[in-house]
Amino acid sequence: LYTYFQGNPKWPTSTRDLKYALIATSASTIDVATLRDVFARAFSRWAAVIPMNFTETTSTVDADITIGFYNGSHGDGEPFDGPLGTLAHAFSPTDGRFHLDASETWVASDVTKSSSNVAVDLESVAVHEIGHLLGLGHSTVEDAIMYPTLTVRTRKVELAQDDVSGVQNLY
Ligand code: TQI
Ligand code: CA
Ligand code: ZN
Ligand code: ZN
Repeated sequence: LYTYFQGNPKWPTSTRDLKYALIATSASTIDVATLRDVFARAFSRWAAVIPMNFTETTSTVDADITIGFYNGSHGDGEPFDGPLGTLAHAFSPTDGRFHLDASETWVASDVTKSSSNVAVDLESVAVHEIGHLLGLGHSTVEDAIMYPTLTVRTRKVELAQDDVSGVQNLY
């Protein structure tokens, strides 16, 4: 079963069009056009099931959600730890920060399985972290996107019924 953060924080009903900005991409090994594509796909999976739209903005002041790649300590008291371990983290509503560990071997396609044994599928992690950005905690259902284990070299991007129920009961 799905969970929420303590106090069930969520984006207010007045915010049905969430804007996101890629604010720190220089530490990423994936080009910005590909990043745009992957994040747009990841957001659209959630937008398909709730009355919410996600649009990219290049203006950081307009952005509700900011996405960036960082190495080690990056100012929020939750330093990244080099390859594997923590891959990314996102804060609960309505913080909007989504950080990725720049030291991971990120891949942006379904070649995950055939590439290096430490490659991490960016879209899978993005779909999971967007769940956190929307207010979902971890799920006990193994095929849920919000289940707190991701096998390296696997791709998991389709919402399970449990993820859909969780987010629909919130929005
Ligand atoms: N990052 C953890 C995660 O996103 C950070 C975290 C732990 C967290 N507990 C939290 C974030 C509670 C919000 C609320 O779960 S991670 C997975 C998964 C990570 C883990 O790098 O360990 C995915 C990132 F689910 F597979 F374990 C993405 Cl998909
Ligand atoms: Ca790491
Ligand atoms: Zn961070
Ligand atoms: Zn998580």
